[in-house]
Amino acid sequence: MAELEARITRAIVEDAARDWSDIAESDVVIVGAGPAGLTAARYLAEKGFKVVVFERRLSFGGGIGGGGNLFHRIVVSSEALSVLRDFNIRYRSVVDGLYTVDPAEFMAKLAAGAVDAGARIVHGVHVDDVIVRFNPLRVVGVAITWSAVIMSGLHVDPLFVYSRAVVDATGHDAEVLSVVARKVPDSGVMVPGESSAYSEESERLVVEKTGRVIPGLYAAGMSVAALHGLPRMGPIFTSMLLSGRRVAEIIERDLREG
Ligand code: 48F
Repeated sequence: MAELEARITRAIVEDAARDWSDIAESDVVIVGAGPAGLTAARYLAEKGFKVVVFERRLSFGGGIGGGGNLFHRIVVSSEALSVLRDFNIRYRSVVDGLYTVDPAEFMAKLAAGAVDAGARIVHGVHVDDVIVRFNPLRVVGVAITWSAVIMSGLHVDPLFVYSRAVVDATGHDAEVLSVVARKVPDSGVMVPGESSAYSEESERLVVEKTGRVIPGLYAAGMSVAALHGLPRMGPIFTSMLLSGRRVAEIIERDLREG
């Protein structure tokens, strides 16, 4: 038998290569492992779709971990409780109509729920472009580069992942939509960015406007606010969960219809 060091390397490279070969053609690519992306991943994976979440950091949860200005609680309203129950996330009723959740539990269980349902989460991967087809216009996947390459500023060509649906769940910067706005002018996509806080209005509108942006490309979570110039809502996460669940329902319907 080979020396342990050689076997460690082979175990990692051979297994990861097998995985990447499978990922190369996926049903759904979700960009961003924040609350919206992880929620969408779970509901799509449990319906049998091949789902991969690309997260540029080496962690889960996006904006969850910071709680409310670093106080370790975030808030949801009653509409999100069914999603919390699906993920077995505990909550406490503290003030009228609002429930608090521990961010560490929230992040861990959203990620566990997505993984247990069969979604893959790949860390350290930066999505920096989409793949497009014209006549008719359609997004059919993403271009990916290791985050470490982006950070080093090296000129390295990307790899591509083909998919039937791409979800921008990148949060406030709506990174995928912004690339499309810049590079695919025919798409008509524009990203004005979010506006100043109005929590109740934003919570409602983010869910309402969640969905397909152009064929093959969907928005969930705060990227919806950036796309439509909606207000921000601060550390209340009801709409992130409901938006993730809603985008999963819309994609399921679209993919089943062909
Ligand atoms: O920011 P994030 O948590 O987005 P979200 O799911 O939730 C927003 C809330 O956290 C909060 C809020 C609601 O109350 O206002 O801010 O909409 O998660 C987005 C994730 O996407 C990753 C980023 O690191 C984060 O973990 N991300 C962003 N751009 C890219 C990316 C990219 N180009 N490639 C890969 N990952």
